[in-house]
Amino acid sequence: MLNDSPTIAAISTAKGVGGIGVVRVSGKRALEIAKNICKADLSPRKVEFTSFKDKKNVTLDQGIVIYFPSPSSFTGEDIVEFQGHGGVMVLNLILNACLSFGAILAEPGEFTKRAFLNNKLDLSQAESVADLINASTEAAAKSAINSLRGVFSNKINNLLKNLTELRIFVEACLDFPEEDINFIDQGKVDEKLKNLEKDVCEILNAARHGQLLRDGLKVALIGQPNVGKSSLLNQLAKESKAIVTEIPGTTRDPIKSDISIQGIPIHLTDTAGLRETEDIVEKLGIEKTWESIKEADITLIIVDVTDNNFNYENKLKKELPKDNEIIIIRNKIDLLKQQSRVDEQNNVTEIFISAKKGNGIELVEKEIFKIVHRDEHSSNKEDLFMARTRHIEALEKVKHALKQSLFKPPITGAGSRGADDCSKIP
Ligand SMILES: Nc1nc2c(ncn2[C@@H]2O[C@H](COP(=O)(O)OP(=O)(O)OP(=O)(O)O)[C@@H](O)[C@H]2O)c(=O)[nH]1
Ligand SMILES: [Mg+2]
Repeated sequence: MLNDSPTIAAISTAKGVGGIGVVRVSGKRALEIAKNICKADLSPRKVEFTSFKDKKNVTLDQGIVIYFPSPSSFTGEDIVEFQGHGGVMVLNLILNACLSFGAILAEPGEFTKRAFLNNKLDLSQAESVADLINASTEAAAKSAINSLRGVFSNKINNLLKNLTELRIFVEACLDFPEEDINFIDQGKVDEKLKNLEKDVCEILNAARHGQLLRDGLKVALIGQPNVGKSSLLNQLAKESKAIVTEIPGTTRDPIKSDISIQGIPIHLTDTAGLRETEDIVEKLGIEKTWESIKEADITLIIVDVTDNNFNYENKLKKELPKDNEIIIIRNKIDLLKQQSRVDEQNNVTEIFISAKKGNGIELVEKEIFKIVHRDEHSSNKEDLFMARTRHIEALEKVKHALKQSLFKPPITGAGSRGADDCSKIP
């Protein structure tokens, strides 16, 4: 327990007005502060309706107060929550009263930090508090709550337990060579290593998916002027985000819109049309288009289906970053009286749509979703959890180390499957 830490206080509800607002106090002086403000005796975890008063005994608000004694509280310390009316001023007055009675203002995230330092949460659970608050889709929120419940931590702890067991086997063989317990020769170590490899791959796949749920994918809409980029953005965003006119070069600044496709956050960027131009403003817009392309995971190249400029398309494809997923969108099919459809041409997906009429938009969404899920092998969606880049990097290192442990020099004649490709693990 953090005995020397000062008692902290903060408004815990979001900025702005609401029906109710919460001021939270955590630390050794929390109960004393609450008694000063409420002028009442408080019982653990019992809701009290009371007036909140300042040092001059002026009533600031009426509401409920709850006392959570240490260690059974979020931070592990004594906590008091004042639930008053959700106005900016009234909550600030309650907060100021807490400060005047001895609390100090909490730093952002300090309640969760104390929960971590008091062993109420481990690091991945503490991080998932922020992920849960910031989750922009239902799936992201579900996986953040899974992390908070300890799903990720339990998987890692299990892995650690199995690795420790394996180490005991190996050390036993090394320390007692005279005993008849050569697990290495009996293939037991190999078997355990392979099981571990499988577990790491499963966790890695789920972690990658969790990262995707949190960060989402960046999709850039590019192409020549007037092909219908802004029209497609508006259709995908289901609102009129970008100006659409028949004048080529309408869009200059990149226009961003965040959407969700089946729970995955997708960050769309509509860009200035790519062409040779002397217009200084348009030139700057085109520079920004290239910046958006560099940042993108998926690039939608939009072309006018009535203007089959394949040389342009092929040249543009070559100029895009190698790791960019490309989808060709053939727009304005209404002018040729065609139906929306998807074509696979030499490993490139082409989607025929009419952004103006709204035909084929669901095909674009499906194709983006397909790319998102192409590398995903996590079987149980209920087991998903939030992960960060450092988790994934650490798991990659474990995978590499396991691969090295499984490696047998060719001299023994026994080849070994590497752990490089998690997707091959059944
Ligand atoms: N017939 C038809 N017209 C379309 C379609 N999509 C867009 N348009 C029209 O094409 C013109 C240009 O559309 P925009 O969406 O502004 O094109 P853009 O690619 O964003 O153009 P810039 O911002 O200038 O680069 C507008 O007049 C649209 O109404 C379509 O599917 N069919
Ligand atoms: Mg535009």
